[in-house]
Amino acid sequence: MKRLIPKGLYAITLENFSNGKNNITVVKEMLDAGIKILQYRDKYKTKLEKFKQCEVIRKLTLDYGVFFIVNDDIDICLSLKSDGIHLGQSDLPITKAREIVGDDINIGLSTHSPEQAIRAVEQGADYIGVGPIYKTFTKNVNPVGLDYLDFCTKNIFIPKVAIGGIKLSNLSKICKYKPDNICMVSEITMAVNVKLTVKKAEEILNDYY
Ligand code: 3NM
Repeated sequence: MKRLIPKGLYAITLENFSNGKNNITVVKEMLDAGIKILQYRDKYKTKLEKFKQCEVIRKLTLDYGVFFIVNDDIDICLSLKSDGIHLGQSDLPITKAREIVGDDINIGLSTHSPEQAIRAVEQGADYIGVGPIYKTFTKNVNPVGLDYLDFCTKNIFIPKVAIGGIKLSNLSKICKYKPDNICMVSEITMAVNVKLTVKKAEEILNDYY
């Protein structure tokens, strides 16, 4: 049965910016800190390397009851029965991805404009990424700013994940727009103390949700 994406803080792996730790070590820290949604994303590893890490992480997310999403690799997502697949604008169209994964797996799509958000809904995405809100060194897309988040809050009625350049310092500002989820990538993976950073973020979120 399909599991719906829970609200709250959304974390993504970023091994190259994890203070020398590998994805699995950082994921364990994130899970211990109470993260409820985790996306595995790695643009540099081979398929086999990604699969091996995902295999371990899948077991961990099941143990912790955490919602697990795989970026890009539909085959890895299917073979590990993950909760979701996350796609970008230059990946398979949502309609084709749906034919492959069926109705029980959530499909998330990164969107960067109102047109893309509307199309994502029409094509049956389960949630959208809304960003990059601010400039970020981890994705080569121009920032879209808070206006796009505002548009999505008012017009798009599937779960929305605000992403891009979000830090503890600007988290409250983003929360005011009430996206269903807020994603901080490097702020968590590069944190000296992952647990403390997640806890501080949760405290800020708790004031709004
Ligand atoms: N997707 P950080 S921005 C993976 O806008 C990703 O679709 C984005 O990293 C989008 O929190 C992004 O370190 C990276 O800025 C966000």
